[in-house]
Amino acid sequence: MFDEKLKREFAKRVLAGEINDSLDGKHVNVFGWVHEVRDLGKLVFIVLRDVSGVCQVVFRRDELDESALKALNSLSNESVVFVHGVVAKQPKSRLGVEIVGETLKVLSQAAPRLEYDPTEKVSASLDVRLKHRILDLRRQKVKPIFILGSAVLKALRDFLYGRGFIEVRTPKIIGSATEGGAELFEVKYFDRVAYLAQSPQLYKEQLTTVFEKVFEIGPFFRAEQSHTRRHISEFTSVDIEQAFADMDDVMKTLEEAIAYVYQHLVNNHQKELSMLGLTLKVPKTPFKRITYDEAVGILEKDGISLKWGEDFGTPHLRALAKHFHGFYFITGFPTEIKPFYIQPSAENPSISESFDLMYQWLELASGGTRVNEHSVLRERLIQKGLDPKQFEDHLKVFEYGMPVHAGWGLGFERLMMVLTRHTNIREVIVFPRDRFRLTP
Ligand code: AMO
Repeated sequence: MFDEKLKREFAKRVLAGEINDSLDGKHVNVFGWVHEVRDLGKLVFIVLRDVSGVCQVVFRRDELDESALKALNSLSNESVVFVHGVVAKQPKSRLGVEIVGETLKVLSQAAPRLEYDPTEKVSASLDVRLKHRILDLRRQKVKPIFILGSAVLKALRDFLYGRGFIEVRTPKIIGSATEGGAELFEVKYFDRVAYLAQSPQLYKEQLTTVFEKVFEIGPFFRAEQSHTRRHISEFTSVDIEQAFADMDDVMKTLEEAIAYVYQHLVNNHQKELSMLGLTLKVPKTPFKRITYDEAVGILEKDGISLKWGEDFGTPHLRALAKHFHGFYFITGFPTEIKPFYIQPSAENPSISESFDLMYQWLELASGGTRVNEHSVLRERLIQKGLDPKQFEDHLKVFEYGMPVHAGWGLGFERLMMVLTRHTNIREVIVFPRDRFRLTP
């Protein structure tokens, strides 16, 4: 019950992470979850956790009234409590300060025994952690990942708004594939079959004819058959598309956006970075650019062969990463291996105006200059074995005045893997979805 009295107390709340020795001698109200209890008989120590962090509360049994004593005696981990007390310097405590509790109210009693302990005491496999994800997210080594994730999205939005982009939302239930058929999820759509969108590709291109510079940050879906550490069925894509621009223009936007994100975290999120033991260095722009041909040459020298025209597999990318540290672009992929909407180069149509942004061996983004002529796009669809009839609505737009345009799609979770140095994408998603995981 959140009655008027409690609301008044809550209005005077101090966050756990803000309890420090400057408040020595002051009365405070804290609200949060019982992270840990240490009962020493006369003294009971509670680590109380809220959104901001943790603080220590000490109760002296002989100074408590009946109701506080009763609450204290039945206190279980993760119960939600309200504590009123006085801040006191405590050189013996890890935080250097504690609250001497005077009032304790249990607002929600947690079950006496939990399936999973969110303190850092017991290590558990990722599978077990994901099964009990809501408790796992409460861990001091996990929660900051998502506070940083929120900051990254804010920084990306701020950056793109600052560059004159307009945020759009495109349908997630669609009638035909955009990125190839194999990875499509089918959904029953009344009496028809529909699909979950794999990317906003076609819509974002169309929208450049109205808004010129658009971006979308949204969930997209791929029925990934392979179970890897970097693929999931539902991911967040950060997409931009820009009229009167080519791949060079949007590559510049991409590297500057990445540097902006790093700078934003360095300036504003040292607390979360240090909780995760991370030190970030803002990457220098421009990022290195190598062509597909150069990459193939480097691999050849290393004794790893790749037939021209084939896409890089994991072993190739791992070998390349030995030569390139941090962020770099690979440009000029064979037209064959890129989607139909990517523009073949004017000088050599077997090479496309495309790029991937890499971090070591991990692909973070891909993009390019797009085909902007109706007849070429039709031809490219046929070359790719796709039926232009399925793309009628999209093709029509190319007869309504379509300027040269370019864009990219950046995997948000992949960027979070790089920023937080996690090697499994599931670590940076609150509730990941993969072939074997549909709950929680
Ligand atoms: P692409 O298919 O390369 O390009 O996807 C863009 C980026 O999205 C991320 N990504 C994924 N992340 C996690 N799990 C997945 N299953 C997954 N699939 C993709 C990757 C990838 O680099 N329309 C183009 C982009 C464009 O040209 O604008 C596209 O979708 O980080």
